[in-house]
Amino acid sequence: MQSFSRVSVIGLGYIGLPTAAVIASRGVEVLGVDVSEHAVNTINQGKIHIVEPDLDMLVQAAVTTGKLKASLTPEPAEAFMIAVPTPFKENKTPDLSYIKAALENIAPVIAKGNLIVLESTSPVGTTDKISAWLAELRPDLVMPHQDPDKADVFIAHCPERVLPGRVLQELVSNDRIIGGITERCAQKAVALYHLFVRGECLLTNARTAEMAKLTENSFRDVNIAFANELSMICDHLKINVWELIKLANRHPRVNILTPGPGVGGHCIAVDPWFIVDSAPEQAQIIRKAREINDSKPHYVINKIKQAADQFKKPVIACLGLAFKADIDDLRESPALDIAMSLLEDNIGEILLVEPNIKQLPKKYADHNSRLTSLPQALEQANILVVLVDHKQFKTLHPVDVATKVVIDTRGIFG
Ligand code: SAJ
Repeated sequence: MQSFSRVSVIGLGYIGLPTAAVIASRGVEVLGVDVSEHAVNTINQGKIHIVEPDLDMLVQAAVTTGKLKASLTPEPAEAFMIAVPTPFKENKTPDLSYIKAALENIAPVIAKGNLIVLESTSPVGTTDKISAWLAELRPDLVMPHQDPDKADVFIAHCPERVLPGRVLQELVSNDRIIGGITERCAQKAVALYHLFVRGECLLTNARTAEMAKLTENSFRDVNIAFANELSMICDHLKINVWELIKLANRHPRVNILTPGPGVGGHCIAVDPWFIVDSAPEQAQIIRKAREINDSKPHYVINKIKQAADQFKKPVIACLGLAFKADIDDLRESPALDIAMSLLEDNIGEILLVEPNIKQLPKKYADHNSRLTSLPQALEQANILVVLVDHKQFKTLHPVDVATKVVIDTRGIFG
C-alpha cells in the first residue's frame, strides 16, 4: 500500500489544523500552510488559535516532536490537503476564491505523483475546476481529466464531516466519502485517509462526493426548518411545541429535530445555497428551508419586543450567545444577532449571559452592554430569553424563573 511520509495541509482553521495534528500524531511529517501570520506563529509555538476540545494538547505534542510545522510558504510534499473556507457571496453564490488562491500558492511546488485532495465543502464541479486550473498553472503536468491512465497527479474530493466540539473523535471515527476525478485518484486518496481514519472510506466520483456533503448539511437544515416551522405553528395554535415533539417522536419512524432561534455556524446556513445555486428550479424545499431558518431570529426578536411592551422598564437577559450549546464559538450565531438587534433598537436594558466567553466582541461592548453572570441576570431581569441550551442553563428549574416572562427558544423548560 502507498504510504506518505510528507503531507501538507493548506488552511489551518477549524478543519485543517486538527487534520494536520492528527496526521502528525501518526508519525507523518506535516507542513501546515496558512495566510495568517498569527496562526502560523501560534502553531509553531505549540499553541492554538481556535477552540476545540483537546486540540491544544495534540498540537503541542505534534510541534514538540517536530512532526508538525506551520509556514506561510508551501513546500514540496507527497500529498496536499486543501481545507480553506468556501463562503458565499452577497448574492448567495459560492465564493471559490480561497480554493483558487490555495491552488495557485501550491502549484509551483507540485510534482509528479502528488495527490491533491479538496476537503473544503464545495459546489458540484469544483474538483473538476481544480484539475482544469492546475492544467493551466502547470502545463508541464498531465492532469487526470486529460488522460486518466497517464495522469501525473491525482486529484480527489474528500469532504470534511466533523462536528465542531467533537472534531478529534469524528476525524478518526467518521466514515469518509472519497470522490476521485478518476478511480485511480480515489484509490490514492484512500491510502492517505487510511493513515488516520478508522471509519470506512467510501469511494465515488468527485461530483457525487461534493453533492453528498451538501446533501448532508441540507438534510439537517430542512429538518431543523421543519422543527422551526412547527414552533411557529404551535405558538399560533397555543400548543406547547416541546411536548408535541416529544409525543410525536414516540412514533417509531418520526424523529423531529429541535426548534431554536435560527441556524448558526458556517456550514448548515451556507451549504444549501450551493445546491440552490446549481439547480435553482429543482431545489424548492432546500431554498424554502433556508428562508424559514433565516427568518426565525426575526420572529424571536418580535416576540421579545411584544414581551418588553408589557414593562415600563424592561430588563432583558439573553441567555447564551454562541451558535450552539456548550461551545464558545460566536461566529454566525443567531443568538448574537438577536442580542445585537435588541441593543440597536434600544428596547430596554440588555444583559448578556455567555458562560463560555470571558469578553464580549467589541461591537457589543461598544453598545455599553456587558457580560452578566447567570445569578445576576436572574436577579435583575424581568424578561429571560433562552437563546442557547448551555449546560449551565439547563440546571435552571421553572421555580427559579417563575416571576419572569420567559421566552425559551430552545425548550430547556420543556
Ligand atoms: N440546530 C437547531 N436544532 C437542531 C440541531 C441544530 O436549531 O435540532 C442549530 C444549532 O443550534 C446551530 C445550527 O443548527 O445553530 C448548526 O448546528 P449543528 O450541530 O447541526 O451543526 P454544525 O454546523 O456544528 O456542524 C454541521 C454538521 N453536519 C451535520 O450534522 C449534517 C457537521 O457534521 C459538519 O461537518 C459541519 O456542519 C460542517 O463543517 O459542514
